[in-house]
Amino acid sequence: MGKILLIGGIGAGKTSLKQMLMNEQVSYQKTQMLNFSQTFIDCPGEYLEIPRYYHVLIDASHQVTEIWALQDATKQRTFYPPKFAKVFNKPVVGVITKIDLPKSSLEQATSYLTYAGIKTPFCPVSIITGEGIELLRQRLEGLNGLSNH
Ligand SMILES: Nc1nc2c(ncn2[C@@H]2O[C@H](COP(=O)(O)OP(=O)(O)OP(=O)(O)O)[C@@H](O)[C@H]2O)c(=O)[nH]1
Ligand SMILES: [Mg+2]
Repeated sequence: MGKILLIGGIGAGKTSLKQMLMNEQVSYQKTQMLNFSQTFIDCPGEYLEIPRYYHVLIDASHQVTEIWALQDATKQRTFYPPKFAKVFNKPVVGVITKIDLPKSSLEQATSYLTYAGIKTPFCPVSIITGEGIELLRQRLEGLNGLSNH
């Protein structure tokens, strides 16, 4: 059973993406602590934004198959330190969120994820238009080896 750790800054869209992929109603609720479900480990954005919490992310990464690192495309800053992806001994997939918003910049988000040591291709997504969601769903199903759906 594949499992994914979602990381990203506060409000990057981790919980919304999880809700969408799990076919749950997408409703805003700030994540306050590590949240375990069958497929995802979701965490508060603070764990990336505040370096003294990095160890929590690293510990959680030991329980997953891969890590999805979200970058909000509307943000003019990144919380990923250079080569941050290298601290995980697992594959890290770059996911660019909120691409439906007019002030989003794919280019800027791409450069932040690259700076974080994550390899292209990245997955641009929007929970509003649904763009990119199908690709991530397929990736999930691939991890879970689903064949009878
Ligand atoms: N327009 C737009 N808004 C989005 C998208 N994804 C998330 N949001 C909004 O961004 C806000 C934050 O989303 P969350 O999913 O709660 O973000 P999070 O990364 O879980 O945040 P924390 O739990 O605080 O770490 C919510 O109001 C979402 O509706 C998107 O693709 N497009
Ligand atoms: Mg959340």
